[in-house]
Amino acid sequence: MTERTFSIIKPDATKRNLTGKINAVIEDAGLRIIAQRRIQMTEAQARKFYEVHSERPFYGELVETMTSAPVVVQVLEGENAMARYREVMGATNPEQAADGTIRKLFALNVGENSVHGSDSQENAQLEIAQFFTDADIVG
Ligand code: 3AN
Repeated sequence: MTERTFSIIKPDATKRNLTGKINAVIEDAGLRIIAQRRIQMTEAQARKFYEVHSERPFYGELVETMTSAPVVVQVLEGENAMARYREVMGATNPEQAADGTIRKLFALNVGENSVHGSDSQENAQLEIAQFFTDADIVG
């Protein structure tokens, strides 16, 4: 089924000029980038985005990392886009990520792991709505 998911190219990747290389992996995997914008995330946006992790010990570090430089927020579309993108991203910890995945290729460590992708259809819709309106998305 054709579906949509939400992606972020994180500060560690934008700082190293990897936006194009990561987009190439995304597109080669058959996912279409149907909306994309480079933004400086505010602390409030990052706190809200990672609210589910607010009790975790790394929450503060996560918010700090996500606001440390611009990010690229994206909507991806394709067959089973949510699961497909999780596969393409690779494991959260790059040391455990499979060959050819974005995190294996580019991530520095578990905190600076280059990309975010939604982990459910419900979260994908909520996350897309946090950063895009319908008019921004041209499928
Ligand atoms: P994923 O991004 O693979 O869905 P989550 O949802 O478990 O992984 O974690 C959200 C984000 O929190 C990760 N992308 C990572 O940047 C950060 N994170 C997760 N675990 C740690 C950790 N142990 N130390 C620092 N940051 C972490």
